[in-house]
Amino acid sequence: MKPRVLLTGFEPFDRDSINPSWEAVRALDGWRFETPAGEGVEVQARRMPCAFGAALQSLDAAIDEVQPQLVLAIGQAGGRSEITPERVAINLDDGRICDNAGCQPIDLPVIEGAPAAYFSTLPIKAMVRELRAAGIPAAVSNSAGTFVCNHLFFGLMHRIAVRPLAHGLRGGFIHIPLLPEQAARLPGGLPSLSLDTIVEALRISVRTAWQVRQDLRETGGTLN
Ligand code: PCA
Repeated sequence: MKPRVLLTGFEPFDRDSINPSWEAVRALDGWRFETPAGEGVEVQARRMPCAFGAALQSLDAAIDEVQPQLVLAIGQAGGRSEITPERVAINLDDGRICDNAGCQPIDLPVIEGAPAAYFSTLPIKAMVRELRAAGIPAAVSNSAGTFVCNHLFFGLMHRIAVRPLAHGLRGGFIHIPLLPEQAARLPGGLPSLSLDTIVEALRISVRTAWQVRQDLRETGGTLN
């Protein structure tokens, strides 16, 4: 079994022409890194549609094709200033806007009959620590929202729970800030990070997620 990581990013949505998640992820398609044990790991990137349902079909197809041991799904979170590994996916679709297929589900389950929530199986605290150590702003997030990102994250975690691959599969989700060019188009002083910084953040996240199987015990909580 070849050591492989699947990275996913989203197509643009909400009338934007670019999505930093896909820009960053595609820059890492074909990237190979070596673990301290000398194991060579290959990264493959796939673009997901920003549409309820279709996103999960694309993810399923990508996992079947790539056969990864680790999946990191990435999405844009306009307004956030940090790289934010998500802690929890909830079984709820509640669109504040329409997706790219014109759908706006309100208070529907992502998957009927599935549990209310799943926790990420990525070492999110270790990832935040490594990112900060590299000078990149990062924090644990306790909500991935209720739009297509949470939908994909929930679908990923449900698949891992009910259909684990023979070799084992871990995964989770990271939200990233806007790119400077997006923030420049939007009045109001939205925070942004350069593409180079986001790509470096994903490299650090992938390496950490691959190596750390037992997460750190340090706080990533918030008061509200
Ligand atoms: N961000 C949206 C969906 C696609 C993306 O990149 C979200 O946070 O749900």
